[in-house]
Amino acid sequence: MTYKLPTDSRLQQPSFLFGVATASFQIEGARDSRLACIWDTFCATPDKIRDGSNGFVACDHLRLFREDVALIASLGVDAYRLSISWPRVMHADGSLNQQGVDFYIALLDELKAHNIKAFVTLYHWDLPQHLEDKGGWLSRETAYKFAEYADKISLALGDRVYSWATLNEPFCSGYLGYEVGIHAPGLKSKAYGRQASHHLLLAHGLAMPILRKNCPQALIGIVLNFTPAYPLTDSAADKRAAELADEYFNQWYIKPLFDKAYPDSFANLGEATPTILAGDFAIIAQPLDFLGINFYTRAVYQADAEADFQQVDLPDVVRTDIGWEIYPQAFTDLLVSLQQKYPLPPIYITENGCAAADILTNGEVADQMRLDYYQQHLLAVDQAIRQGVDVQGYFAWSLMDNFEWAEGYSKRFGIVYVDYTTQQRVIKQSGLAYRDFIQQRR
Ligand code: IFM
Repeated sequence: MTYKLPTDSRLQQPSFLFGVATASFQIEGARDSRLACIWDTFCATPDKIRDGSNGFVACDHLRLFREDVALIASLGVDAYRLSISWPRVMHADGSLNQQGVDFYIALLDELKAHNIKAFVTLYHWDLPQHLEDKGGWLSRETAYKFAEYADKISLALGDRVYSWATLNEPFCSGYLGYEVGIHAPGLKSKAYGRQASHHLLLAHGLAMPILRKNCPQALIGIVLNFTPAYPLTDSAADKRAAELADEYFNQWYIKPLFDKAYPDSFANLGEATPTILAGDFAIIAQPLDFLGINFYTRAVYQADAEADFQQVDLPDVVRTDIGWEIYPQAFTDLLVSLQQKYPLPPIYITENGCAAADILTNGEVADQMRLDYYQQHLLAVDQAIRQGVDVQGYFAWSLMDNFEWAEGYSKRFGIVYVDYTTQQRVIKQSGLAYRDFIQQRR
């Protein structure tokens, strides 16, 4: 069993890069000198995490990283996308924590020894708690602290890193964390969400030239997630609702990068209007070597008398174990529409994947739904490339099952199964198919 793509597909060419992705808090564990982060605090707050779990051990990657790199290498991938834990590598006084830095040096050297390119994200949501205590992303100062962190860690890791991404999914940090409170730090205000999002983008813009200066050989960019918005019906009202939702959840994070402005609905924010200083958009709109795009699903909207839009849960659609509709056409549509709207740099699909209720039986995980999901979504990327989108790589989310944020360990996204009691890893059928697909390309 392997994935099947047309022989003339760009995804079949050896220059197209395939990888697997993870993030620090989700896999590493915290049994070292790392400081507390906002997710430790959130996990310790009752009723925030579905299964009451935390990231203290996670996949114990801190201890098992050499075995994990061997596992990654056994999949035959070209690249591994990981993130750095800010509170592991920086002391509260702003100096580097050498023990934490040494962990990443060892990990990156191990990857290099296996000829695997390192795609490193600087911020995948684990803000040091001491910075949250001073206002977190509501404070403009945090953006400057991020730039200092980017400076120090990029100098320390140097040319071990093939590609740097400043942020992963600022939508999730800003909106889920500060506006609706289902992610850390759990704050709930529209004004907070918009302000935090602005400071996150500012942090990105401040860090970009620093990374470029410190690592001139690396590809430097940002990773954004998109949930394309579709109208429930063809009515003008539903179409407008979908457009407004798209502005609010998707375009909000990409438009400032290229157009130095938020979407038009910014004008309707009223009391939730964030403070933006003169020159901020010039800082944010830095040239990008690449844009990372994360895609999982779409959302459907209808008009609403009281709000700009109302999300609708369609009955009778196929959903993954986390409840997200499987709708691969939205992936092609998204890539093509972004290409039409913005002067995009080369694109890497930095995340795409499927949660399933996997069961390990006789040493195997038969994850047919995930196999189908990857097959359909790889074809969707192929379609977008045929329509002119410059996609250069694809990362499966995730290398292995891990801490799925507010869902704890209850949702499995890995192409490798993790037994959390023994920390045994077993490559699922979707992972074996990924390995075989990559191998036959060569
Ligand atoms: O697990 C997350 C990841 O950390 C960010 N993107 C979405 C994934 C699935 O929810």
